[in-house]
Amino acid sequence: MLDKKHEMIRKLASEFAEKEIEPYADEADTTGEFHEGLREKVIKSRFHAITIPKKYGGCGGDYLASAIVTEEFARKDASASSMLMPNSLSGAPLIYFGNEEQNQKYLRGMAEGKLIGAFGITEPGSGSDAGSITTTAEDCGDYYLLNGRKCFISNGPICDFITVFAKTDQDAPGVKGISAFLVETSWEGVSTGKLESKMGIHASKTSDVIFENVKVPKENLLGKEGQGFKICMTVLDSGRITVSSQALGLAQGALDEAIKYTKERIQFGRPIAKFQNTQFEIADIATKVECGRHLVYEAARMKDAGMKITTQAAMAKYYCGELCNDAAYRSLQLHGGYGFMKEYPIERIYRDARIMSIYEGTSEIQKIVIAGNIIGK
Ligand code: COS
Repeated sequence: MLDKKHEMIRKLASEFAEKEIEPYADEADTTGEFHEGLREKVIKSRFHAITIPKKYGGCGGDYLASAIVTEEFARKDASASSMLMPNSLSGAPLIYFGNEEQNQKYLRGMAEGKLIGAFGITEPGSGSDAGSITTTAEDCGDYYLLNGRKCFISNGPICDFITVFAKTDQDAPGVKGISAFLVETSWEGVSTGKLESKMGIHASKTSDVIFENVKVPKENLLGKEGQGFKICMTVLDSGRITVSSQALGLAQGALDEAIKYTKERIQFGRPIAKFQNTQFEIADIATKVECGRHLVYEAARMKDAGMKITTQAAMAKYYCGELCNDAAYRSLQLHGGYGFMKEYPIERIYRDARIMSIYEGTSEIQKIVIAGNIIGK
């Protein structure tokens, strides 16, 4: 299914995850902090900059490689895969729409590990209905005046810059008057809300980011004025490959734990893996994980071939988002009472899986996108 190059990337990512991520996954879940030095090691390994072009200090790699690495990280700890965001939501807006100056500054900054980026579309009153944002950017001649509040921002508390979507034209119909801006968090008027206390992916930090009369220089407009919604949707298309890879990794992790536990656990005089119910459960989860993998890799390959991936990425995101929840539930069930205890990784996997069918577009939104593209609107 993979060529030699991608098999090698999987091997490297898997070895890294086993050595640097897995031993500290519970600690990261409990403290909400990655093990000391992990971010630096990820940067040194270059896994964070796979899809950033070489011209800007990245690896110039493909989405398939990025998907594989994300999967291997998430297989051991879903939070840790949030460090790979330059390959998706924080890098993609620049890769597709950034100009030379913007890319030299922000993309290069991320590739070199000096900058952390984030993506700001969601607001307290605008989630699935992404076009209903109320953040505004008023053209004041030399600069735009930005006002509004973005919520549930991954990397919000630690980012150096954020791609912010705001209304530049209040009178434009539908989603037409939205534009995208690169906003540095050190600028006057930018602040961060409280650190969100979440059900899972604890070490991936989330908060609101608030903008109060922030002067955004004209050169920090990304793409063209009014192009914001298209930028957002294009970025989310590729972001959904990353989230489906995360979900796939979690599902594989749940399967790994089920196999391990059921071989060790003795009941009625034999390992519970010897019972047909266990075998059927494991066969079923493994088959579905393989289906998910085909969907994710196919979406990544299409992206690498320059094809439109809206439907394929939505299918991968929908399928894998649901799959990891199902796999985690069934693996935990096979663990019995021990699965409910924190000493077994499945307890964390079960919690971490829950966000996968919600963020970067709920399963229901993916179905709307899929149906819209198949049937037509
Ligand atoms: N790529 C490029 N352009 C796209 C696109 C895509 N995948 N999807 C839509 N567009 C364009 C359309 O072509 C249309 O442009 P024109 O008017 O020029 O034709 C415009 O965007 C509006 O499209 P549409 O009418 O389909 O938008 P809707 O308001 O109906 O919204 C959904 C569509 C629901 C799919 C969108 O709001 C969405 O994806 N919501 C979920 C948001 C989300 O994932 N939030 C979580 C973010 S976590 S970072």
